[in-house]
Amino acid sequence: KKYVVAIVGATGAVGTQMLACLEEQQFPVGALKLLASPRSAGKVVSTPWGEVTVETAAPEAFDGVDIVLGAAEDDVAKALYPEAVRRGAVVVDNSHAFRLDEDVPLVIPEINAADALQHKGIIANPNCATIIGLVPTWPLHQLAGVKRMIVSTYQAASGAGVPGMRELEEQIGCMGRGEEIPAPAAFAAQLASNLIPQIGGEKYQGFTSEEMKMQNEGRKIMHLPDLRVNCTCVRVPVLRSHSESVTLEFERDITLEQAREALASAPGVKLVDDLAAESAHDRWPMPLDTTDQDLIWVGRVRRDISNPDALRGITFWCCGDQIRKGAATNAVQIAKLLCE
Ligand code: 11C
Repeated sequence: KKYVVAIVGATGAVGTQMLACLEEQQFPVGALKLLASPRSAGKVVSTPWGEVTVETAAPEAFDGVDIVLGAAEDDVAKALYPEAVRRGAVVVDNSHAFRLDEDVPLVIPEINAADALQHKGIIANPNCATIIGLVPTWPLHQLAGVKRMIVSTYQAASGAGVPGMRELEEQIGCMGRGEEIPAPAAFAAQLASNLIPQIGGEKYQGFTSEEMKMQNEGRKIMHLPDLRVNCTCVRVPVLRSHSESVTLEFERDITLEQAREALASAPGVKLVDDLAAESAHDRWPMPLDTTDQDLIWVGRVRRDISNPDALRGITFWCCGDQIRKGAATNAVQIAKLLCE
């Protein structure tokens, strides 16, 4: 069977990547619709399924569509996707709009693929930082039962879409040429040669919305309602791979060797952890090396020496492409689960 697929937000960073992922993952596309704001409507995009003219995202555009891949903002998602469902489509939505709704599965296929099949028309794709942190956390949880996570994120400019990436590139160019850097627009401050320790607005006791996603989405995806998470999210001058430092505390003892073995064989994970390796690229994951590929690379796997019960704490570093596994790749993987 082949499916009529629509991408909403088709001209943005995630929408464009979704189109590429459909071909890479050999999704059975019968026909493709590209939907976007009226500003992009009329643009012709060359795709593996022929030239497609971008249409305005409106309820009637979903007539005859089987699967919608949503890469639009929350307000567009809330206004349009219930309309798409009413017309018979299943929506895989990358926005934040429905992630915590009881009726909406929130899915990372390596972790909770079965949840996707419980959908009532909408399936949510988690936040990029959640996906990148949880893919390697899951195999360790299965070994020893995770009860607490301490996470610091180092999030790339691509989290703010094409405007964020352009702003960083422009600032780096200005710095190289010794020119004055224009006032920032995508970010609250200059990102080049800087770090911005706030992503999202304040949500809970001084923690930002982005920081609370790690806890609230993590609890739902891993079915761990009591999981305790303490997260700090920082924007860094990297183009499109997010990195994270993760410390996990477990219910049961776990050895370093067990942790390494589990990570080395976990789906979606690549272990790069050898401080003695000749090449820096084989010593630890770096965001430049994880750009434009689909795996979460994990390294610096150690015991948490601050934990009084050191057998129950593991620390690692991981990097993953924010636009791919953090968004588009995961969404297309979910859509494939529906076909299978
Ligand atoms: C960032 N994680 O890096 C954000 C972007 O909830 O899907 C995606 C926000 C979300 O800025």
